[in-house]
Amino acid sequence: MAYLHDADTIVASATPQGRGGVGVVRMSGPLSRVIADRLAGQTTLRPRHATLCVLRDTEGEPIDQGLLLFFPGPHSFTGEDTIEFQGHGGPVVMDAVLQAMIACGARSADPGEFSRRAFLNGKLDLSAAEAIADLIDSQSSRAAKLALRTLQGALADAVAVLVGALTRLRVFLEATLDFPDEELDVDQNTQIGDPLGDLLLSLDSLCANTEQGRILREGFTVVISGRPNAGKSTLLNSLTGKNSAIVTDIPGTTRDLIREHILIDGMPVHIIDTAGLREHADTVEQIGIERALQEVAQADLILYLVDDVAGWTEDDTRILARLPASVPLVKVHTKIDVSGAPPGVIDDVLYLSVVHGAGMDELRQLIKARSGLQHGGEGLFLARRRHVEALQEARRYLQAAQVLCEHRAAPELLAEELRLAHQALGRITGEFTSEDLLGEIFTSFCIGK
Ligand SMILES: Nc1nc2c(ncn2[C@@H]2O[C@H](COP(=O)(O)OP(=O)(O)OP(=O)(O)O)[C@@H](O)[C@H]2O)c(=O)[nH]1
Ligand SMILES: [Mg+2]
Repeated sequence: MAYLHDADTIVASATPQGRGGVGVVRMSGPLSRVIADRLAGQTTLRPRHATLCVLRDTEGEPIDQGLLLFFPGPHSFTGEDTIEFQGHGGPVVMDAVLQAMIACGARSADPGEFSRRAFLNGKLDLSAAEAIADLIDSQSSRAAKLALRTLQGALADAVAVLVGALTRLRVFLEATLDFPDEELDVDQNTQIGDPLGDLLLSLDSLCANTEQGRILREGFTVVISGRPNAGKSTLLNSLTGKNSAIVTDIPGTTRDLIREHILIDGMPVHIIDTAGLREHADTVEQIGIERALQEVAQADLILYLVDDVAGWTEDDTRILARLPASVPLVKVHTKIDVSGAPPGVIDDVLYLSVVHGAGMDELRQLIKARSGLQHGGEGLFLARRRHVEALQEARRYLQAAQVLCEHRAAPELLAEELRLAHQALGRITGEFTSEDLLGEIFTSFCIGK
């Protein structure tokens, strides 16, 4: 990738605002070295050595004393000449250092601009750059550990293996385009069909791991749905151990979405209580129902609640038909303390009572099992929704290629599907990418990273 010789020199504080023992200011770009020399009044900065110095502003007034470090490009985080100044971590001092650097020709860095330059200069792939942000944002030691695995290439390496196999297949296919059709026919199954099948298997397993990584990063989203009065809000309150939602015996109590966050054996789960679904509702409730339906479409799992005393009704059948078929759904019958049904799973229906607590452990286990998350965490890493989507897209192209192969379609058509699959995979690491995507990713970073 191109080395950005003509880029601006950017500067930002790398340590957070506020008071601290040490404050780090980082500068990257072609003028870094010159600016540091000018402020420190010396030209003896040795690459990757700490030099004690006094920084002065453009008038020659001392600002701070500290260590200067010079990392010449391309062997720096950004790939460009980079200067780090480790001074005293006070907001006034740090600001004075920044202003002096800006007065000498640097400009304030945008959020994530250091990482963006690192990516553009080929120092980091996109998944690793994202993992840096995830590592910084980690809320638990487990998330931090998994983010570090992604940073160290757990996802990028797996994608590289797939891309390697795909490239071999593409090269073979492109070569066969020159041969007469009969010759290709003889080989198509073993030479293309078999490796394609292997590739799909590997892709499936990476897809599953990446989906787990996404759940570990974003949490598993469970939406509680069902008719009014089924006991949805009661279940939410029980799972979270708080009285987040109002519970009454009046149908139509809940209108707004109520979101809570819980951990099931360390797995982050978002639980969302929604308005009960029914045909004839007043204006406010109707809005609540629309919100509920929107939320259901985004969920990883729907818990469809039924009051076991009333049992399954025709309304339930009608509502179920309106819910998105693409989201997995589990039927949960509640209030068995009144109906007298035994707790547990019978014919794919979970029976429970929030009042007695019977069946609640089974529910937690069921949510965990449905998330697909396994114990141990070997081979796990943190991932994002866009990674999963790219893998799924690649899978669709490879499946299309497989169908074409089975029907002995023209190799040109096959080659095109493989090219598109390659492109989808390349978006994960940033081999193929758009300005929009880069903007979206890097602007969510903190300044100075
Ligand atoms: N006996 C018994 N009553 C329950 C149970 N779960 C909920 N209830 C009662 O059922 C009624 C309705 O409960 P909610 O949790 O408000 O029901 P909902 O599905 O949120 O209702 P809407 O918000 O109106 O859609 C309340 O009176 C609850 O106390 C249960 O497991 N056993
Ligand atoms: Mg409710």
